[in-house]
Amino acid sequence: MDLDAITKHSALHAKPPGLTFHYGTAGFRMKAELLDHIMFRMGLLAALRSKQTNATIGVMVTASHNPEEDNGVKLVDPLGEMLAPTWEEHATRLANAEDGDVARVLVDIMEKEAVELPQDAFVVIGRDTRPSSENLGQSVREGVAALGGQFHDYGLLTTPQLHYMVCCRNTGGRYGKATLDGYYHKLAAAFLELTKQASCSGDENVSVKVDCANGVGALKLKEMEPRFSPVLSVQLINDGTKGKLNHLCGADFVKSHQKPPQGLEMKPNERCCSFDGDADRIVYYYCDVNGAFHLIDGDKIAVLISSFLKELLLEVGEIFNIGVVQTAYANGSSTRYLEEVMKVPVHCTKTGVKHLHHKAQEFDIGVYFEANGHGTALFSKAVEVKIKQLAKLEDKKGKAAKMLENVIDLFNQTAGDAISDMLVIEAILALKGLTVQQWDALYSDLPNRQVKVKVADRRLISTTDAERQAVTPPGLQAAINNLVRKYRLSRAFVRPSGTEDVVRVYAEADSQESADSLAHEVSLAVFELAGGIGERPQLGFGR
Ligand code: NG1
Ligand code: ZN
Repeated sequence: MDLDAITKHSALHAKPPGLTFHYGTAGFRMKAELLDHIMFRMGLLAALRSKQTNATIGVMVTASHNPEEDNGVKLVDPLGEMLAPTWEEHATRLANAEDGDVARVLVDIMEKEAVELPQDAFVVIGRDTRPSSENLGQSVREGVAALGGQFHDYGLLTTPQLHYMVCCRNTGGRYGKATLDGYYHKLAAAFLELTKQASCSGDENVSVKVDCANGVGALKLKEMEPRFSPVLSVQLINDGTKGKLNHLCGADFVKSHQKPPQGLEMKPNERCCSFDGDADRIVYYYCDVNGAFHLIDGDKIAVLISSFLKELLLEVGEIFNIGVVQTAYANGSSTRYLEEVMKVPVHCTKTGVKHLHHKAQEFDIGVYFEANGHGTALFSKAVEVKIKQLAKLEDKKGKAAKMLENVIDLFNQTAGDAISDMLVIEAILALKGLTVQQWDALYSDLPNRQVKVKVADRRLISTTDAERQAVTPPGLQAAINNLVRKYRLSRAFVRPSGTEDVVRVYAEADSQESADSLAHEVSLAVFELAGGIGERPQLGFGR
């Protein structure tokens, strides 16, 4: 390696002074103007990871649901999965190295990870619609090329589409073709096949309004629409032609404000959904005849999907273990419903899909969803093989197996995918003849509230038990316990965000007032015991 050349090239992508960077829950994320050096260096790192694994690695340029001015980057590992934890540490080290030290840090990573420099490297790149994404993508390409790597830049892609491309390229085409056409074809074919089984009664022209957060999801859904439009018509709202990305719209806005996005007119009982800025999250909702807003979040999506899968398995007559994976943010009612009514085992992991994904892989069939709508279902190889075999039978069993085969194809098993999840949900609703109200009525969410607290150093807070208990600072968990005891059906926890410089507080209780008040009291405890800065939290603020 020409260390001098790397050092010179790094100087063209200089690190802004006085800042530290951290590869967090979803990679690096911050104001776009601070990211150039990180992009170049992630190009370098992706090339190394590719050389080490002898596989294609992905680099996605996006800040998901964050404001348009932000941007971010994450690396995608060979099977379309999130980057391995030791490489996250390398990413953090490389991002924080002084310009003159970049080459030295690279050599160090290569030694630690036994990377052979002469090995080929291939990196695929995707980006969202942020104005800053194009130039940042260029810096990634320079980084890859600086280590002699090859790349293919797909340009605009949703995050799950990039995961899909990486997986296709590393599995010899068995997962699908590594093109947009391949992606659309795989999903649409499975969707059309699956919905053929729906009894034609009821709603002839199924339609859904889709708020695309003014993001890349709008472009891709529009491209794909003709392939499924005979069965499902989608009306795109916030399609990026006027509004600003994620501004007053998108899955994150709808989930956290518990209200419809701007620009969406809802008729009573009309089915609507929202994607986030890079289309890896989806939430559903509707307005009832009294004008009340009903949110159907990731938890209820997981319930719909897992109950459908359980029923299909019963018909197929195979005993596979199926599990649902959630985080501490899952509504208590959903966990209770899954465990007590559906008798499905539920596991709780730390926030961040990589944790959920990992846990879900332990099951024959693992369904995972964050409450915010990020999730998918994973099927083990053994399940896929068995189902393919059974699908050849000409009887009832075979028919159910055939449907399951389509469901397996319809899920993007590399990552949560708003487009894929939407098609799965629409297919299930059609097959079961369920309305959005009936789906919503499976159980009632406990009223809940999420707020943010600003502290000097959020890393003062450490947690255990899948983030449900605070270990430090001393006294905080005892204070939370005392507050929780004051309310009925209550629960609360705090954790430092991995994507924003805040501490997140979550509370649920038997009424919205109680949930709000508990969240407020817990934020005061955080403010006092964990070094709050700025104004003291006030009831109704910090949402
Ligand atoms: P942080 O900022 O670590 O809470 C947020 C979401 C995660 C995940 C990541 C990545 C919540 C409470 N947290 O993480 O679930 O989606 O962003 O996008 O929704
Ligand atoms: Zn996202």
